[in-house]
Amino acid sequence: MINYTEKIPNNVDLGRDRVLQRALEHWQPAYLSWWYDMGPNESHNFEVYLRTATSVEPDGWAQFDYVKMPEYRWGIFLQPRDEKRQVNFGIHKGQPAWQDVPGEYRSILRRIIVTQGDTEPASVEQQKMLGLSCPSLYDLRNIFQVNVEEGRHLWAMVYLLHRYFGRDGREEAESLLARRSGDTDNPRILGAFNEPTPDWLAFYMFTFFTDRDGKFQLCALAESGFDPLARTCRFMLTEEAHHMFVGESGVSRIIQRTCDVMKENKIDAPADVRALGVIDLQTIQRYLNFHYSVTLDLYGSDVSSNAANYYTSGLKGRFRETKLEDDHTLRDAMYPVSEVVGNKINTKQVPALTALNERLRDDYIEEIQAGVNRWQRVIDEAGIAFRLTLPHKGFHREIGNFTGHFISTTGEILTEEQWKAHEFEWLPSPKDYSYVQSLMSGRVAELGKFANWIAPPVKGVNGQPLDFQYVRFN
Ligand code: BYC
Repeated sequence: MINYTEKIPNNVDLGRDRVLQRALEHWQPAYLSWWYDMGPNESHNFEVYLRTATSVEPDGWAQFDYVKMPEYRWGIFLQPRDEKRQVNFGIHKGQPAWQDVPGEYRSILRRIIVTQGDTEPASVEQQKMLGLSCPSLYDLRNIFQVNVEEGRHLWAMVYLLHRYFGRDGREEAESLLARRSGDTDNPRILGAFNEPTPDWLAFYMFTFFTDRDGKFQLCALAESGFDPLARTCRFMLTEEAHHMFVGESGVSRIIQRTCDVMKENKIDAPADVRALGVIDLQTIQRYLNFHYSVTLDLYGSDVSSNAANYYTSGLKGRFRETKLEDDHTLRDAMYPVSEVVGNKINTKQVPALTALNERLRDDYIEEIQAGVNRWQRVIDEAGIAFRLTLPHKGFHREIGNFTGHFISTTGEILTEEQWKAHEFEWLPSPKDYSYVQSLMSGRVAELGKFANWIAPPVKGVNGQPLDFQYVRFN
């Protein structure tokens, strides 16, 4: 069970390690100061119907109650230790899983943890203003739930830094509160986390596409031979599932509403759809293209010696590593990656060890495609002839083999000029953004009401009705 009587809730017996406890209690006010500054705007007095973990078991989410977000019980929760767990891949395969950081991997492990940790506060910063334009109390509550849990994910990585990396770890933990999403001087580490999330369509796309990168990266880290990292990632994954639900259902409800309006009014042209205050499917496709391509970059280069090192040293595995049936060392295996040669995209086989980023990206794409198929069903059921598609893997990429090439959504290699001529057919234009923002000028806060551009959800949170007071504004 989680101990909530301590200043920092935890299930790691923090009280036994006074030095660590004091170090984290020192970091705690800095974290809160960051939250007051960079957390959801004007929300500090709101009472939000939030879930708080009561244990790390899958059903340990029993507790729902009104909480002021700055008083949320952020803490340190690791899945229980399995005494028999081993390193399951790489050159140390078969050794007992490490309970301490192996000296030779200290700096790369710290780097992985810092990169993971950096994304969590970044996403809160990106979503800071959205509460002011929420489409309903239900949605407002959901974004706040996502935000406090991203805050807790930061705690998870900061615990590892403090507990296992001494002074360097404490310095990294400070830096995690100092970088800012989109800042020119001190930006967040990874590209997608410096992009703005200007409106709710972008928020739902982000939680569908980018939080799912979170899932796949956490799954890979949950395989780590460094047991404390694996155990904390396992628990983080239970929180991540809700974020992806918010994204998938959010986009689905927007599509639903658009299709309903199109059907009712027998209209088809984007301008007619917009005239009725809903988001045309073409704009939804452009947002999809943007968030998908920017998120594909988060997997790193197609061929990466970093990724090979992470794997060989047993620090970061593949998706569902222990369920895969092979030698778990990948000594002789090969894997296909794409490359641009002249004006063609070729596939070539490379050592699988070096292609682990690409492999994780491919696993991700498969799951994303299934989600997009579910959105498509909403359109099909409305009898509307429109296809949502994933753009080509090489479209709008800035990391890996496609960097510097101008590839269309269907995979043709173009010149920069040709590509630019189509840019705003494929990606949201300033006009698209300003149209979407024009729909979201204020907060919809009446009980049970939803903005015109989104359908209500199928059901409320924790069995509550849709007209429940999910947020009290005080
Ligand atoms: N932007 O071999 P390469 C989440 C850098 S999301 C900027 O290509 P590697 C969440 C790279 O750092 C999950 N830079 O890549 C979601 C390296 O730099 P150095 C986050 C990039 O290292 C929503 C250089 O390029 N977790 O949790 O194999 C809400 C060459 O490296 C980018 C993780 O990512 C980029 N997109 O793989 C909240 C897991 N990509 O060494 C939360 C931890 C690469 O030249 N991170 N670079 O200075 C990793 O495993 C790896 O760092 C990466 C990159 C997969 C990100």
